[in-house]
Amino acid sequence: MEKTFFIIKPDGVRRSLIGHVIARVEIRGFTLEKLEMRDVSREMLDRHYADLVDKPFYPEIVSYMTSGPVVIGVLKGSDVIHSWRKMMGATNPSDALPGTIRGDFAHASDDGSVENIVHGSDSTESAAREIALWFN
Ligand code: IDP
Ligand code: MG
Repeated sequence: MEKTFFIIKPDGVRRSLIGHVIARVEIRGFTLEKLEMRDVSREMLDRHYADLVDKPFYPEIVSYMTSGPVVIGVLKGSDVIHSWRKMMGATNPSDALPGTIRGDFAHASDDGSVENIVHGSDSTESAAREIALWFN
């Protein structure tokens, strides 16, 4: 059975949306295989977002993702990588459709940051890499 890695980001935790996000996982019928609250170190973030560290907006990501605790977890189910990405919605909350987590719980900010409640692995390879990184 396929597995994916997810994060409820600091804005989701701060806004008391943990239960709302987990409820969607449970109602959809995916198995919650791991769930844990964590503080994120800069080192962990650099490894997690290795493909983004050279982007001009990476400092925004760092201040956002280290602004408070996150909830991390692993979901299991058929086609869960793709399905979870669909449940999250588009990266930019202003493009995320209603019915998605980002489209229902987030909106665009005017300070350049993209605070969008959740993360999900985008491929089989990144799911395996991210699960090993966060849970080993
Ligand atoms: P994803 O989370 O939908 O996979 P990615 O492109 O992998 O989107 O970007 C990772 C995260 O980095 C996004 O979820 C968002 O929080 C942040 N981010 C992406 N693009 C920007 C940007 O242009 N400015 C600031 N933050 C960004
Ligand atoms: Mg991504």
